[in-house]
Amino acid sequence: MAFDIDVIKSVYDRMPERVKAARELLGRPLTLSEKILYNHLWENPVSQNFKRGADYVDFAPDRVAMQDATAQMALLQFMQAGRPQAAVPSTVHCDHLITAQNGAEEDLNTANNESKEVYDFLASVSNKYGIGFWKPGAGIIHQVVLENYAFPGGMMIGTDSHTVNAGGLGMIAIGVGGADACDVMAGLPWELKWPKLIGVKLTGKLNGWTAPKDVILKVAGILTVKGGTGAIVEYFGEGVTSMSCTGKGTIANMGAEIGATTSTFGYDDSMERYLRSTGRADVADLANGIREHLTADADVYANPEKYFDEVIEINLNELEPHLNGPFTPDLATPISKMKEVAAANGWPTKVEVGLIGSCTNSSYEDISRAVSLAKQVSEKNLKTKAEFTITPGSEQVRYTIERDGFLDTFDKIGAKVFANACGPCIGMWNRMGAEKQEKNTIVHSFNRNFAKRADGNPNTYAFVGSPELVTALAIAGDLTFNPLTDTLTNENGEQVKLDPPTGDELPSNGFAVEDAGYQAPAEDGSGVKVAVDPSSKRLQLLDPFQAWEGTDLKGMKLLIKAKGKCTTDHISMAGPWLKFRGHLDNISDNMLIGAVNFFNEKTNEVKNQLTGQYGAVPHTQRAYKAAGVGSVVVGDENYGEGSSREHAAMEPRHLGVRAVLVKSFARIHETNLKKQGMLALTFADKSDYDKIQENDNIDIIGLTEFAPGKPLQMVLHHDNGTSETITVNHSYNDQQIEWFKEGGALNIIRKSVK
Ligand code: MIC
Ligand code: SF4
Repeated sequence: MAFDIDVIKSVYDRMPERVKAARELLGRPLTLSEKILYNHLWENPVSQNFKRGADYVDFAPDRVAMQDATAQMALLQFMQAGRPQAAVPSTVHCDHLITAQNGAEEDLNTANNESKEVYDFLASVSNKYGIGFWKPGAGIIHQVVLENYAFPGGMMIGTDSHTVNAGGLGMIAIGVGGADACDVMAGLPWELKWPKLIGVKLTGKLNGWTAPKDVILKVAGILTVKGGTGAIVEYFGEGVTSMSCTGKGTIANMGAEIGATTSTFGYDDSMERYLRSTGRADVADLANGIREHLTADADVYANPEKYFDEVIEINLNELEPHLNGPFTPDLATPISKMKEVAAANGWPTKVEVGLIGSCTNSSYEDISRAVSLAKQVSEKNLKTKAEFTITPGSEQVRYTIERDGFLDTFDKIGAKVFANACGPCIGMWNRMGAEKQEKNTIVHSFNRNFAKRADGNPNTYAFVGSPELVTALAIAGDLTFNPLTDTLTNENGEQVKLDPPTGDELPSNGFAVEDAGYQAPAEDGSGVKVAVDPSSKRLQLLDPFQAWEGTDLKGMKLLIKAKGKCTTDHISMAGPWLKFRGHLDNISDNMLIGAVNFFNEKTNEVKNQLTGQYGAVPHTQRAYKAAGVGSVVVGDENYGEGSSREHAAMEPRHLGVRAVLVKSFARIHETNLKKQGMLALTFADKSDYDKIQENDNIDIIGLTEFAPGKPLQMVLHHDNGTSETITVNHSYNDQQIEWFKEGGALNIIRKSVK
């Protein structure tokens, strides 16, 4: 039986009526996204036709998921909310803190020792507050959620940007910061700007070398890393229904890479098969009972341009395998063009390592298709040229692929199986020699490839591709190898061609697992004690941030004017810093160390305006804090792209940065800043970015009349004695202005508890 079946039942019970009411209110057929959103409004009955991209709306998500690296901060906040139990079913997954080095067993043992304090903390908080706990080794949050918790038509939030993965099973699943998760677990509504809708119609069918991954790599190339901002992407068409459920998961997963709020798919047979095969026939039966409500109304997919803000059509019959990268997931190159493009850009073409797996691509189908290529190595007397690694997404998948002999086949090509965890995908990879910072190429089936992300080496060129393409390129050892047309020279000197991959959507003998790694919480957790050692380096209880002083902010210093791409990896790096995710003061030492200073093009070197000396960003900011001087961070487009980690907002808040002013924000990061009581501002005129000078003193005017839709003024006092006033916009609503005034959303919850 599925977890929390009662919740699923109640969602389905109310759905027909609410969908009908929404359809009547809008006076037109509904998309699937609208049906799910209207069915999860905090306030019902439906009374308003919400304006896309404009209205803030309160929702009641069905569940919350958290991974260990973000759960620490989420739960440290939740512990202050004064609730005996999480108000909705919630889970914690231990997946981000395991370093990949020697192989699954050894690496897991090391993590269990190194991170014992954090795991014990997460386990006891979960136990106390009725939260399901998935132990280290159980798997990666999104795969475990897809296998156990996701359900068609549901709505969930998760403290990880790839929570959207559950869209593969027809959910509206959205990545958020820990403070948002804290609200929902505290029984409060969750707020989201009513999204715009992008429709993607897939015609034709996947075939040969092309995989679901190529759909999203292509979409990323079309929409770019910010093209999906503020939108839900809804996929439909023949190409969708003929694709596996886990393949849909891959597409939904990487929707995070185009900034989309989430992606989703209508309920179909592939989802039913997946539910049944993962032990949830009960959910499949319930879903079958309301099938027509779990997909869009017929006219929507027949005439999509009438209902979506933008429609993209991709013909799968013609879609080529793609490789996206390096350094950004939207730089899409079809494999047939790679030779030319790599040569033109000087990308190293020797593939050093191929890595498959991760939350994005570790389904049974993915692995079985990759294995069909690995088998050909011995059959065709080939030798695998690159190193090869696998990170299974869950113990259930790992156990099943071991049983079915896949791991043996990989073993024969020299592959290393890492723990069921994030590992190399998030810089938890002790890659030999990475410290030499040599220029080199890797290919992987993960989702992100920002500089330094996998191994900390800024000169690692990482390309994202399907697991089958990654396997083929690892065998060939060559980035420009096109398996559709090229041959390889085997050990006998013969030219051989790889046959296209084949595989099974689901295991014909069913999934199996001995210990899935789940720990249920106590029925009554009131007696459970949660201890945080005050001298701990890894955990620190939170002190409330100070409320706004009630005046305009004057005499602030420019901390950094960041140039170009500034993702959450640049603002609060992962990898070695993950260990401080539960200790705000310690992790603040990584604040913005990856951002490029506009004035000297260097990372982690900014001018301290009090001394005139250049120094590290966190160090400089600590000096401002000590002197009681506020500061401002300036950034470029899509600032805060990538992760949901709220540390990227809490660190500047903790160290005394008052405002972040950018050309544009990524959604989750903007909300995180607001939640923590920061000012998240955008240039009214983007070219004003050029007016910001290194020695500027900055005032923000208009805060005493801070109101929705009303811009603020920023005065730049340059060091030559002149000053300029620029207009800055914001997207705060009344509630969010309260967060600012109170010094953060949590201060409001705290007050209501007292
Ligand atoms: C990621 O893929 O970048 C992460 C690590 O999973 C993050 C979460 C985090 O920073 O802890 C995400 O995507 O939200
Ligand atoms: Fe983990 Fe990578 Fe997935 Fe993030 S994207 S959850 S780091 S596997």
